[in-house]
Amino acid sequence: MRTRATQPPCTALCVPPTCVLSAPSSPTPPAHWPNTFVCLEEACQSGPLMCCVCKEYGKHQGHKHAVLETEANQIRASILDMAHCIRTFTEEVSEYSRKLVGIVQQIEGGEQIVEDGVGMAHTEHVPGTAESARSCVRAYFADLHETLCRQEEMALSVVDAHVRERLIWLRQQQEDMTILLSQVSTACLHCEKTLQQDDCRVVLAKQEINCLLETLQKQQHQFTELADHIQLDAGIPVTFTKDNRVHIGPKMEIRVVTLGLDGAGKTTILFKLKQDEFMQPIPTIGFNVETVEYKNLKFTIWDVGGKHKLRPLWKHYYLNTQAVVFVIDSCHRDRLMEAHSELAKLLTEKELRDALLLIFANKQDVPGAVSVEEMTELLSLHKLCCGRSWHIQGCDARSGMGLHEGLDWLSRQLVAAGVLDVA
Ligand code: G3D
Ligand code: MG
Repeated sequence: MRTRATQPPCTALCVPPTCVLSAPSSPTPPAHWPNTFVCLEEACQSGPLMCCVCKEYGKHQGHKHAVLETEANQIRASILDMAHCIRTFTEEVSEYSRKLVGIVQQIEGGEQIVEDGVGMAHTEHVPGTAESARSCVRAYFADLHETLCRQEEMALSVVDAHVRERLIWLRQQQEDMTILLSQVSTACLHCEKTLQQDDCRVVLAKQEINCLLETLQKQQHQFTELADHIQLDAGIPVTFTKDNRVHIGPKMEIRVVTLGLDGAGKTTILFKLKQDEFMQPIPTIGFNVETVEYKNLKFTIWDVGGKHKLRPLWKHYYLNTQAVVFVIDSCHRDRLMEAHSELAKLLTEKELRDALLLIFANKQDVPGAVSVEEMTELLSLHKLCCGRSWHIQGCDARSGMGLHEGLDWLSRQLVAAGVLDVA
């Protein structure tokens, strides 16, 4: 219970020096006049107590005031409110600190007392989240390591199979050459012997010698053909794809399918890449297929007709396709949405799940053509192609501008390291 302190006499709190009478004629308050009021004026807040005398005649004359008891009660109430707030605040800070301690413990882990099934308490090591995160990293890399080991084994077996086949072929060639050499030396011996015989025998051997010479010429011809086609090179050029497969040989083969609406410029692109010359294209009825060699890559490009009726056939070209080249006519704004819906359909095809996507924004030479940036925006390509390797390249199939940049992008996506120099 709170007891109210007795008001100090006015002399202590209000009379001089605080309570200075304004008029000399004013009655001087007796020293024991109680302070019954509180001055509410801003200027008096350092000495707000007010007795009857200073209220009427003294320094608080005419000031707004309140009854002392009421004012004190209000202040007590606000102190109580504040105390409540401080308690709540303290509880909140303590709760937060407890949580901090808990979080630190959860991160660090450590020994904890746990009860077993029969109520016996014992300490047990509880792993913290730091330890769990480390285990997670270790598991991830162990998995990666295992995958890499598997891929390494597979790549090595590809190399071993290549070497085996090549050695078998070379040894077969060695044997064939040995047989050939012995046949040639037998023929030589026979000729030498015939040379030393008398005229009758030489004449009689004519047919046999002609036959022998004919066989020799045939063998020589075959040998020359073989030698022209086979490069005797001990090198085993190795290339790695981005998915860690190994490719052996000087050129890596890539299967590409070129799709897009009719008139987008697919055939022109193919012809341009193939012959590097502009040919008047005729609408593609079935498909065109060409092998285009670019740097150390060999692209087999399927150009499939883009007319509405032919589009259901596109799916027959998807199998084993490593890349899709989707061609868009950048100057045909009113067909962009049609192109968008065909592209969207393509991207849902299971067989093209891992295929790279190169979009050629063709006909950039035409004034007013949709730019690459605008095309990306209009077709919402970032959203549409989310999660796959894709690239949009502006190009002009007639001049060839941009085509090689597109192929370079494809090469960079396919080749991780090795003999291919596609930088
Ligand atoms: P498609 O195979 O995708 O159906 P085509 O398309 O290669 O047959 O090309 C359709 C038309 O577009 C052709 O014109 C072709 O010359 C033209 N074309 C292709 N690429 C470009 C380009 O980059 N710029 C310009 N200006 N025209 C291009 P025609 O007149 O034969 O129909
Ligand atoms: Mg065509």
